[in-house]
Amino acid sequence: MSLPVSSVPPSARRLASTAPPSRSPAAASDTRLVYLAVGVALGGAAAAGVVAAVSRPVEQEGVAAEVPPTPRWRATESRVAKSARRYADRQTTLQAVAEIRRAIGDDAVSTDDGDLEEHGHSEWSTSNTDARPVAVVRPASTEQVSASAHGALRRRLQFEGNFSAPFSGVCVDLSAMDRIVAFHPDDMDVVVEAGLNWTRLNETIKSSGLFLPLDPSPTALVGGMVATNCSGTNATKYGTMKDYVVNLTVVLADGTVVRTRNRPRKTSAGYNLNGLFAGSEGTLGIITQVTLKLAIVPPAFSVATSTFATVREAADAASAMVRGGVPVAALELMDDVQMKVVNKNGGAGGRMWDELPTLFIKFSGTENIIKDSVLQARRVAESHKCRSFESADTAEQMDSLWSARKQALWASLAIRPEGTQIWSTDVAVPLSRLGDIIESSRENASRLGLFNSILGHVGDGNFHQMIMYNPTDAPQTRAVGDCVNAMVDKALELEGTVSGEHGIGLGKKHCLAKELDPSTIGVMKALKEALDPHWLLNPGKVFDE
Ligand SMILES: *[C@@H]1O[C@H](CO)[C@@H](O)[C@H](O)[C@H]1NC(C)=O
Ligand SMILES: *[C@@H]1O[C@H](CO)[C@@H](O)[C@H](O)[C@H]1NC(C)=O
Ligand SMILES: *[C@@H]1O[C@H](CO)[C@@H](O)[C@H](O)[C@H]1NC(C)=O
Ligand SMILES: *[C@@H]1O[C@H](CO)[C@@H](O)[C@H](O)[C@H]1NC(C)=O
Ligand SMILES: *[C@@H]1O[C@H](CO)[C@@H](O)[C@H](O)[C@H]1NC(C)=O
Ligand SMILES: *[C@@H]1O[C@H](CO)[C@@H](O)[C@H](O)[C@H]1NC(C)=O
Ligand SMILES: CC(=O)N[C@H]1CO[C@H](CO)[C@@H](O)[C@@H]1O
Repeated sequence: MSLPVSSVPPSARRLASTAPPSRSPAAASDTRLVYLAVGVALGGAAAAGVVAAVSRPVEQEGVAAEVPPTPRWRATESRVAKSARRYADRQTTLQAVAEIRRAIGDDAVSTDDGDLEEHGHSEWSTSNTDARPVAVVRPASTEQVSASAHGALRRRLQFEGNFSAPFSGVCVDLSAMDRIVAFHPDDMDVVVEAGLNWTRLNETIKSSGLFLPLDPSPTALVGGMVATNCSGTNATKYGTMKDYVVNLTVVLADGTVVRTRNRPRKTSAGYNLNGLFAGSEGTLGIITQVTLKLAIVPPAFSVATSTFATVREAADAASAMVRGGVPVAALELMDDVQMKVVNKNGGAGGRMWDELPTLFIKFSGTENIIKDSVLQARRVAESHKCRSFESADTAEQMDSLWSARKQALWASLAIRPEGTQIWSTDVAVPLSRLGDIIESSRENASRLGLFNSILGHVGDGNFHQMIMYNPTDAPQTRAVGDCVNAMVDKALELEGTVSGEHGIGLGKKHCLAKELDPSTIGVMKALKEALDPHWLLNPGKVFDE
């Protein structure tokens, strides 16, 4: 943080504000300008290397001839040459761990085998590697995270996310940082540490009539929710995590602590660093504290379910509800297979269900608004030839109707045969294309003879396909991978995205490269280079060097 922008060579500053005359294609000079502008702006945040990399072409006057014919945004201008960017060897790693131990205390560092195993692998993941972290570090404060980062940087030791450490670095576990730092009910915000889980936050502030309206897995911690820009069934009404971030405290790779902004709900002061860190999957900084915007708990809820003969009819009805302005709080789809799974697991909400594609619709607001919304939803469903439409009158009926949706994932896990795994993947497409892609995904997975089901956040054009496979059966595993790749390609063909809410991580790096231009990924890599020149934070995730 120490380098003032004024230390950028004057020629660079001059150039950043005036377009260089260029004989090369317009695109090249455009991208180059962006490169300079971002580089200079980051001069304040990053160290001298970035500025050097940025200013090199600038120092040569008469720049135009130097403008390369292809876009510069390839992130080849690395601050630290790739060859020099060597990670710590085993011995240096252990020295770094010992140093971190000295800095933040013995109890905060674990090399216990069980701990390493738990943090290096997950039954849920289709991207597990054999590598395990060398240590798990449990800092208790932002200062301790900073001290750890500082120690790691000196020895070039990587920090990796729970539960995947392909580089055998250190796993930083923030679950000990779970305090509510300050609650401002009148401002409708709360400052929390990154290791707090959202369910406890919600319980704790209940009496205020406020809540954080995201609902990912109940075990999710706030820091991870920001780092993955998480969603959930409430996203249709409330948006995603990034909409609830007011400001962040982030520890950078060199231990520098940044606070992204002040606490008002709105600001137009400077760049949107919240947006930079939200969804960055731990690759740009370690989020330690978050100020969260809160929403008002609606006075009433209701739930309806509606069945259809085909998945396409159900998906089309869902799009029509959104397009028709029906104020739904959540709009979820489960296909006939998924409904069968629920029944096979003994039903849900004290009943068995029709094994038909089913929409689960949630409403919230005042009683009158809800009554009206249910009516509107029913009309749309009927105009799309629904087989049934059921709405709840009591809280009990509400829970019962929603229960099948709530239990979908657990039911899938419960009924899967011994030795099989579930490949759960997601894509999102523009709303009107949802019916097309869901139908096609089902056909393709079924053609492989594999058990697969669909579960969709259809209100957002986002759906998950869960395919059961045997990971020890290589041809089958390959077939599932091909199937997922085809689904990603189809989503892109429909102008969709390769990941609606699961992120890129390790498993979808090759998909990201299909969705975004090399120059777009180049911009992302340049940001990475600026903030983490040695690639110490969650290396190998999102994209490779
Ligand atoms: C780390 O991942 C493991 C494996 O999935 C999980 O059991 C554990 O709760 C996670 N810990 C944190 C702090 O997220
Ligand atoms: C948000 O999701 C949670 C968990 O599914 C649910 O209990 C809650 O009612 C939802 N909130 C709203 C306002 O829809
Ligand atoms: C949330 O965190 C609290 C302690 O901070 C813990 O007791 C509780 O089990 C956690 N809840 C879930 C669902 O992980
Ligand atoms: C957000 O900004 C306020 C006001 O500057 C500050 O007190 C608070 O610590 C910041 N919170 C975070 C998480 O950075
Ligand atoms: C977060 O998710 C929302 C909706 O899924 C998306 O519009 C937004 O671009 C995402 N933000 C980031 C920073 O990834
Ligand atoms: C299904 O397979 C067909 C034929 O290979 C392909 O054209 C289509 O894009 C695939 N659809 C999905 C959703 O994968
Ligand atoms: C309004 C709301 O969604 N409240 C929920 C917050 O989280 C707790 C714990 O899961 C739930 O009990 C509340 O219903």
